[in-house]
Amino acid sequence: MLNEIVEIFKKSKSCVILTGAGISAESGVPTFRGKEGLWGKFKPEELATMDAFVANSKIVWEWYNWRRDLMNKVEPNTGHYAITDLESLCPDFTLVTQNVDGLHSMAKTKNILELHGNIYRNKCCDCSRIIEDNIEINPDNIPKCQYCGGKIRPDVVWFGELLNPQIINSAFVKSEKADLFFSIGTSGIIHPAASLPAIAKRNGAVFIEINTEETPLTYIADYHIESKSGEYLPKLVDLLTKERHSFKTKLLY
Ligand code: BJW
Ligand code: ZN
Repeated sequence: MLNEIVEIFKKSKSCVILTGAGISAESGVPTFRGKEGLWGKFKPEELATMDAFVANSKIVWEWYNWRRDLMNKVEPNTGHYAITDLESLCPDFTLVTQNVDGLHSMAKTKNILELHGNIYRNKCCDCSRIIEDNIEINPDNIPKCQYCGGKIRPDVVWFGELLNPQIINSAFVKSEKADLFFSIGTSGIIHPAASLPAIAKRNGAVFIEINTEETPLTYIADYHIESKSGEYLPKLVDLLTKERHSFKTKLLY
């Protein structure tokens, strides 16, 4: 099957990769839901909401501080780096990530759409102004916005909140135009991200899923590769780079 995927990638002129927490699992970042999943005893549906923040902002900030500390200590893995290599081999490439850990940027992928924000940024929970300073948050004394007095929160997208319209629109447009779409390490249950593979497929893209288990997206996948992304993606890149000459030709035209 690997050789078939190589041939499909070689023909692709417009590729979109959607990633989820699974791509960072091999870096040591826990997933939300998979078998090995869950951030300790916390469920995202209970903490990643504005209701939770209003009801108990201290616990929510303790959760985010704990995750920031953990994410600060990890590095991109072979899966992140392989995606950067794939970007260099495709004329029109977009990485759409649901992850907030910044590991794709650290691995130097260039064209990234961060659907759910970035855990290291802060914003005001009332006026939504981004707080540029990289401040430490004390959960017992959460800083207030200097413009409106609202509490500072992480700049991530919680349940029931709208995604940044420019970012999600770009993701829709790129998915519609893609001739090849990968979904990697996501449970495929959180919308609107989970609707992107079907949009791509409806518009003619080949849809490839890479996951350690089946997901609700598997039944529409042209190829379901049951593997760790950090193991499979470097093999794909290895084969592709061996044939780099034909890519150079393709990239020229
Ligand atoms: C490996 C691996 C390895 C492990 N290699 N694989 C349409 C229908 C129904 C509901 C809705 C709908 N549209 C909107 C909604 C409501 C809601 C929603 O989707 N609810 C679902 C429960 C159904 N969506 C929203 O509220 C969104 N907002 C919105 O749409 O606004 C408009 C609107 C509102 C209300 C109603 C209707 C419209 C916002 C969603 C925001 C999600 N936010 C979070 C938290 C972000 C901040 C933070 O990190 O704290 O985003 S929740 C969490 O889930 C996080 C993730 O990005 C997201 C997805 O998780 P992901 O990445 O898939 O991780 P896991 O753990 O679930 O899966 C990991 C996978 O990896 C597993 O499959 C493993 O097998 C695999 N794996 N190791 C490869 N080594
Ligand atoms: Zn404010």
